[in-house]
Amino acid sequence: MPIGNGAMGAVIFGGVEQEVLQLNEKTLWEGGPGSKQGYDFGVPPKGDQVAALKKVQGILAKQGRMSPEAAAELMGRDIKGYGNYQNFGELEIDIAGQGEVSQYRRELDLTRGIARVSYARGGIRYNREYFYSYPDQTLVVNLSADRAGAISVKAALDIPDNRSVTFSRQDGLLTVQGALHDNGLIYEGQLVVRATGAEVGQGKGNNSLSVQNADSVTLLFSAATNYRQQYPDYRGEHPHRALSQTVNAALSKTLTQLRDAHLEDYQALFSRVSLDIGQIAPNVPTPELLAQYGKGDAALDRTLEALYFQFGRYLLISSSRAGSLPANLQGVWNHSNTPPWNADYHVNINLQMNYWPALVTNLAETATPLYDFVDSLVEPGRVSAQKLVGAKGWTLFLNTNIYGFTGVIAWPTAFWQPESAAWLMQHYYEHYLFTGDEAFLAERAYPIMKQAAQFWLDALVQDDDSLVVSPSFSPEHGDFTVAAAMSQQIVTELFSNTRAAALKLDDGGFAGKLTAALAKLEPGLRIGSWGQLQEWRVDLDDKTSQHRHVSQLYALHPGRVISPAQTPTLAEAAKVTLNARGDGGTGWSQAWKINFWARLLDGDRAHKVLGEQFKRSTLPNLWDNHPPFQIDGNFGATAGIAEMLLQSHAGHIALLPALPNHWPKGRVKGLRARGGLTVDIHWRDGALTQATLRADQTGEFALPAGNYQLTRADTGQALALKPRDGLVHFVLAGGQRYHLTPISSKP
Ligand code: FUC
Repeated sequence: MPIGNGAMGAVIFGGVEQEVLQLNEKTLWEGGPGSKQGYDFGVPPKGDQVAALKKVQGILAKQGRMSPEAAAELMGRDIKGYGNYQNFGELEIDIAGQGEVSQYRRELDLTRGIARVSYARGGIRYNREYFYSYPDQTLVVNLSADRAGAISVKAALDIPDNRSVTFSRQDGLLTVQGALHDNGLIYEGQLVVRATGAEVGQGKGNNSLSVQNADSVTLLFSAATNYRQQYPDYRGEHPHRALSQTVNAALSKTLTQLRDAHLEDYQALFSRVSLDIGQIAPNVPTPELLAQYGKGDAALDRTLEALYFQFGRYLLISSSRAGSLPANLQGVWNHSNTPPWNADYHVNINLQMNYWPALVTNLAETATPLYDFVDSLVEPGRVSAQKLVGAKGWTLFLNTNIYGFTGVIAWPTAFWQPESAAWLMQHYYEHYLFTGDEAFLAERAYPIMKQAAQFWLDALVQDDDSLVVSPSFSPEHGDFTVAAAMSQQIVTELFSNTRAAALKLDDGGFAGKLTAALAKLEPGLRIGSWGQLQEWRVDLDDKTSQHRHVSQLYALHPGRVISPAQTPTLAEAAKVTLNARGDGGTGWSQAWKINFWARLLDGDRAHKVLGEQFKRSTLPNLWDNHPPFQIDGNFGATAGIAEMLLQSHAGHIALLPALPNHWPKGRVKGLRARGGLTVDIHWRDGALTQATLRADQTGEFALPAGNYQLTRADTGQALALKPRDGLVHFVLAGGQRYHLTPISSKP
C-alpha cells in the first residue's frame, strides 16, 4: 500500500511480526553535478553538434529517410552522470506478540489518505495506522492495542550501502546522515519513537530504537537532502536544521492533531470529486476484485472501475504536491537504486501522462511541481537548444533528471525528441484554459511558451513552401524522416496556443510571427492508403504494427484538433489507425487508448480497453504494470475515465460524451471543465437526468443544442440560450449554481 505527501513516500508491506515501510525522498538522486562519472547536462562541451544535425537534415532532404541507428551515430551520445532515482531505505518495525494470528486486515482508505493494519493475536486486538502528512511533512505510524502494555517494538532504519551512513541516537530520536558515494548529495532522515506508558530505549545495533510494554507507540519519520532545484549546481543548505525544525514541530503535536491536520489537507483535495457508477462495498480483497474482473459480476466490475479512478487521484495527491518535484515514472515509490529507466522523467509521453488527470479531476494544485520543474529546465534547455540545434529558446529531448539534463542520449530508438518541450507547454496553456487564471498565463505560461515557440521558429526547416520538422522521429519506431505527424501536430499546437496567449496579452509582434509560421506549417494530418491517419508524411504505415506509441493521434488526444463533430473525416481515420493498433500494449499505452476512444465518443470501446488494462497491466495493489510497475498508466486511465464522463476541449461542454453501457446509472460530482467550470452529472438508463454547473468567474459557455433547460439554482430563473453553429451559448454568473434538466419529450 503506497502512501505519500509528494516529497516523500512509503510502501507499507503490513507484516505481522515485522512491518516494513520502504521509504522514498523525491530528491535523492545520484548523478548530476559532482557525479564521479562526470556530468555535462547532456550537452558536449566540445564538438560541433549543429554540424551533425545539418548533415542529418541533408541526408533526409536527399533520401527522405534514414535509420535511427545511422541518425544516432551522428547525433546521439553516450552520456555520463545521468544518475538514478534512489531508494531512501527501509523502516523495519519488529513487533512482539504471541499466539495465532486471526482477523488480519490491511486497508487503504482513499477518502482519508490513511492506511491501517489490524489483527488479533493471543487474545489481544492490534491496530496500526499510517499516513504521510503534507502539512507536517512527516510520516506517522501509530501502533496500539486493546490491552494496556501490549506494544513492544524495535524500529530500525536500514539504509542502502551506496552512500555513507552515520547513525546517532538521543532521547527517542534516531538520526541517519550521510552522502551518496556517486555525487556527494547529503541526505538525512530523522525517526522519532514516542510511547505512552513506557520509556523509549535504544535497540540492538546502532540503527534502532525500542520500547517494551507500552500502551501505544507513535513513530514519526521525515527526510531531506541538500538538493536545490537550481541550475547549475543543484545544491542548497545542509538539510539538518530544517529537518530538525520539521520534526520538532510535528513532535509538539498529539496524534489527533497530526491526523486532523492531515485530514483537513488531504480531504480538501480528494473530496472534491466523487464518482458513483453503481459500485458496491463488497467484502472482497482488492487483489481478488482484480482477479474477478470481467468474469460476469457487473457490480464487482463497477466497484473496481470506480476504485481505480479514485486510486489514480489518490496517487496523484500522494506523489505530487507543491514544494517538491513532480511524480516520476514510479511516482514516489521506488525500491531500487538502479530502477527501470532510472525512475526518471521521460517526456515523450510519460511525464505528461502523469498530469493528465490533474485539471479535469479537480486537482490543479498537484501540477505545481510540474510547472516548477519545467521552469527549472529552461536555463539548461537554452544551452541545449543553442549547442545541439543552433536555435534560440529552449528545448529538451527524450528524458530528463532532476539536474537539468536536457541533452540527447545514445539509444537509437528514442534519443531524438526535441518536440518534448513543446508538448510540456500544453500543460501550461491548459492550466490557463481550465482555471481562467490570467496571472498564471501572463507570468508563468506565456514567458516559457514563448521561448519554446522561439525554439521552433528557429528550428523548423523550409521545404518548398512548407515549414517542417527535420529530422523528425515518431516515438519510438520507424525511420528518421521529415515532418512525421506528431512532430508537426505538436509544433502546430504550440504555435496556436502561444499565438492565442500572445494576442490576449497584447504581444502582437510575436503573434504575427506565429501567424506567418502557422500559414506554412504542415499540420501533420494526412489520410493514408488504407484509410488510416498517417504516422509519417509519406505513407509508410504498417497495418500490422501494434506499436505502443500511437503518436499520430496526438491531435486527437491530448491535443484537441481532431473531433468527430468538427473533423469527422480525420476522426474516422483515427479509428482506422486505432483498430489496427489493437486494444493491448503496455500499461500506459492502454491508458492512452481509453482517452482516444473517449474522444472518439465510443464509451463501450473505452470501457473495453480499461478492462484490458485491468486484465493485462495491473498489479494486485492496483499499480499500473508497464511491466514493471510504472505509474503513468494509473494516471492516464483516471484521466480517461473522466474523459468518458465530461469533455470540454472542442469549444463546448460535452456531458457524458462516452458513457459505456456498463454504467447505465450514476453520478459524478466535481469534475472540471475548461473555463473554470465545476460540473456534477446525474444519469439514469444511460441518459442525463440532471447536471449542475458552477463557474468560478462569469463567462460564456456552450452546450450542444438539445432538449433541455438551464435554470439558476437559487432563483429558478431560466437562462437565455442563444443558438449558433449547432451549439447553444449562454452566460453563467461567477459563483452561481445552475441546473440543466432535460425536457421530457413524452406527451
Ligand atoms: C517510453 C516508452 C517506454 C517506457 C519508457 C519509460 O520510452 O516507450 O515504453 O514507458 O518511456
